[in-house]
This record gives sequence, structure tokens and C-alpha cells, in this order.
Amino acid sequence: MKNAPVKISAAANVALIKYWGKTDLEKNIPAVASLSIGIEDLRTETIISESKDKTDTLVGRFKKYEKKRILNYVSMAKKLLGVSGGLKIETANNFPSSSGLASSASGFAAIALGIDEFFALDLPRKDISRLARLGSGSAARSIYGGFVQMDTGTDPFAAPLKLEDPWLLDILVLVTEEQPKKLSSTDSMNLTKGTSPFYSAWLDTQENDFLRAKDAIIERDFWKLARISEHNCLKMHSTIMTANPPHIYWNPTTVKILHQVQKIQEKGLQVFFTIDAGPQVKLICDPSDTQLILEQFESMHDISKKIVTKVGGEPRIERLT
Ligand code: 2P0
Repeated sequence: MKNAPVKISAAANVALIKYWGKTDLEKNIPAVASLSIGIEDLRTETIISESKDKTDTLVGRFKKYEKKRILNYVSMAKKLLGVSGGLKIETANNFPSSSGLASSASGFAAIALGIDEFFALDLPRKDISRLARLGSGSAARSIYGGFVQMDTGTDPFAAPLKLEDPWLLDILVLVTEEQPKKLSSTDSMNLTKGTSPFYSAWLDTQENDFLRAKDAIIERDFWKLARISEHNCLKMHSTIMTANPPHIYWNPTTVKILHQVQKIQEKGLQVFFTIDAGPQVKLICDPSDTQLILEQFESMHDISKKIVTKVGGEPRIERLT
């Protein structure tokens, strides 16, 4: 093996129609279809090169269990693809990890894209998406930028939503807490599936949400997409809060932000919220209103970070010489 190192930058994504629940734990098969947008400036940068001591090594700030999860994934991916040789994987996020900002999505997408590039496999994107899914369900969507859909099925993969022109929307990430979350998405999904009385309702209504959100995007109807996305997000969190034992990912600032968004909407500014498995809130804004929306949060000092970015997130792949 004598391959040049590769550098991958993959972006996090946020689902407007959420993936929550699996039908197969090992293969990470989502129980429901999902629809996401790539977040241009929340990125994982990963460099893959040949490891000097022939074993896979991981360089970066990881907890023991995270390191194990990533190294197991790399080993499984190489076996699956029929390639061998120790890899050195250097990886870093430019945003807080494991706190509901989708670091596993960008992280596993970067590794899947990196392994394909390092071994010059030239796999079709849909197969790289499947490979990323085996690391983390949401990572399947971070193989692309823009609006991305992910289906269910026996070996599903994500695909970009083809739009005649890109829909330019801003994303305002409001960070309320930078601590790693106490309950992982995987554990929370399993708990929800096993114990929430609302889980079956979640499954029953998801297809309709997914189809209506797709229509809203094609029709470029901001308020239609806003209503469906917010409802879908709150439905997901309701199943989590009604699991047994229950879990609340939100903190008081999360709730304050939701009330403030409702007030801003009443003023006619085009904004809606979504929240993943954590306390952070992402606001989707029409760019003509972003500055005014941002001003409405100026006095909320318990927001620790405000990141203004946009829908995008196309991965960048570079071969280093
Ligand atoms: C999503 N989330 O669609 C949903 C909404 C969080 C809330 O996918 O178990 O890290 O690794 O497949 O992808 C976060 O869960 O879970 C997630 P695994 P993942 O983005």
C-alpha cells in the first residue's frame, strides 16, 4: 500500500423531517424517511493517511467509547470493501461534539468519503452514503450538500433533492449548552421505540410529513415548510419525553428560544425552528430577514454561541501530495 493522504471536509446536516427509530440496529436502518439540509459552516475535517505501525490509529479529541466506535467502524468498512492496511485518521470538528449538532453525521460521512478516496475505490455516491449510514444514520445524508432525502428499506441510502434553482436559506445555530449530551441518540431512539406510547403515532404520520415537506420545498413555500418542520420536530421530542424513563433534551434556554421564535413569527419575519437530540436550536431563516431575526436574540445572554450560516454543505475532497 502506498497511497497519498486525503483530506475531507464534510458538513453536519439538520433534518427538517427527522429520522428517529431503527428497524435494524446493526445495519442502522431508519424506521422512517427523513429530509435534511446541509449546514455549510459546521464541518468535520478528516485526514486519512497510511499508519506507520500498520494498525489503525485515531488522532483527535475523543472519549474512550467514541474512539472505540470509530475504530470499529473503520475496521468494519475496510473488511466490507475488501481493502486492507493500517490507517491514520486525524479528525477535528469546528463545533462542539456530541451535543446535538450532528457531529456523528459529518464525522462518519468524512470517514466514508475518505476511505473511498484513499483506496481510490471510486464508489458511486449512493454506496458511499450506505457506508456512512453504517457509522451513523444521519451520516448517510452528509455525503451531499443542500436538501437531501433518506428513505427506509433494506439497504437505504440518501439522495439529493433535485431543485431547478437552489433555495437560498440561512441557518442560525443557537448554542445553549456545550456539554456532551447524557443520552446518546441511539440509546434514546431504542428507549423511545420500546416504551413511548406515542411511537406508533410517530411512525404512522411520518410519511405524510415527508411528502408534504417535499412538496413545500418544490413549491418554495416557506410557511408550509415551517409548519410541517416544527410539528415534526415537536412530535419527535414528544416521543422522547414520553419514553420510560422519560428524557428531556431541552434546557430552559431552549424553551425561551421557542417562545421568542413564535413572537418573531407574529411580526411576520420568516423564521422557523428545529431541534435535534440536544438542547441547541437551529433557526431556518429567509436571508432577507436574518439580520432582523438575529437582533431579536441580542438580549438573550444565556445563548452561548450564535452561528450564522446557510444551507449548503457539499463535501470537499482533496488528495494531498
Ligand atoms: C436526524 N437525529 O434525522 C435525527 C433527528 C437527531 C434528531 O439522526 O444511532 O447520530 O448513529 O444512527 O444519526 C441523530 O442520530 O444516530 C439523528 P445513529 P444519529 O438527524
